[in-house]
Amino acid sequence: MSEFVSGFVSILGRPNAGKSTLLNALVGSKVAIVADKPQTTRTAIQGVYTSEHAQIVFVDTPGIHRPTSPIQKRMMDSVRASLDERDLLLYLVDATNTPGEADREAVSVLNHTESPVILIVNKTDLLENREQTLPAIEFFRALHKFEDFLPVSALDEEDVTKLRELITARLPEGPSYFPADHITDQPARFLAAELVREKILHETRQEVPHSIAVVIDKWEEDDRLIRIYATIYVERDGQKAIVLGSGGSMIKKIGTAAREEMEKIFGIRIFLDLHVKVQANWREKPAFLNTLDWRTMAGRDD
Ligand SMILES: Nc1nc2c(ncn2[C@@H]2O[C@H](COP(=O)(O)OP(=O)(O)O)[C@@H](O)[C@H]2O)c(=O)[nH]1
Ligand SMILES: [Mg+2]
Repeated sequence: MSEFVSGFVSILGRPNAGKSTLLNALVGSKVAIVADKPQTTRTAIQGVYTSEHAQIVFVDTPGIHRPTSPIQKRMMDSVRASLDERDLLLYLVDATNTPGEADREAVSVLNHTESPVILIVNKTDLLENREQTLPAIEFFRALHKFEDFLPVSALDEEDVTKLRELITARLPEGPSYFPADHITDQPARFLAAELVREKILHETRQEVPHSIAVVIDKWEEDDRLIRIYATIYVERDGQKAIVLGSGGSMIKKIGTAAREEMEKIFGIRIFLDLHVKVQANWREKPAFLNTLDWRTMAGRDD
């Protein structure tokens, strides 16, 4: 009989490599939001996979980038924190990108860790064949001593299963850190705020995405219904107009999409009330960032 194995695994890589998508796939449930925009993930998000034989605690991280603002510095702090004391790291790259200088720079974060790293070349479904990943694999293996490498598509269940097996095979014997039904460390209200932010990212263009913060103001829960009141912060009047849409059509679309997904994930009826407020340059203001609190975000129960 095989022993129960467990461990902590961080998912790292440049923005847009597909880290959050892969986390959701590995965990088998949506815990992190996904968008085709860089810097969608702002905090380290934990997702737990438990089987009869293993428990893997994954940590998804913001993309590795050169920080130029206070919010980006916080994001990179959480990347660095996720390097410490891991049983394994997954370094994810986008198979459709030709690696270059920015990759060389990003992969150097691995110099700061002793943990074993597996190179994952993601999005192979967008290639004609997997051999096309070979130049990238060669490029990255010249820069770091990876334990192993694997081309995958995060959208392919077989690939995800194979990756889970590869990870499990490298984990030490260990306890179950969390109950089997524990999937994430994110409070439901954080995920709710993130889902609203995801819908805005999907619906809006260019100038809006990075200017959005969503705060849950009030959360009322009974057996049949959760009432969620949230404020969407933007930086400028023009952005407010975009998020509202003509006659409120955009905010209605965002609200409906977010509510429907929350109902699926939480398994209960949701009432969602959204407001939009302008808070100039919130990304530059440490005090405002503290009230958002990137790690626990909606922990304010007052
Ligand atoms: N075709 C394809 N798209 C993917 C795959 N993984 C992620 N994506 C897309 O890539 C974009 C960025 O994904 P996301 O998980 O947010 O990347 P992150 O910034 O690394 O967390 C999204 O539009 C995803 O739908 C994949 O394996 N195949
Ligand atoms: Mg992400």
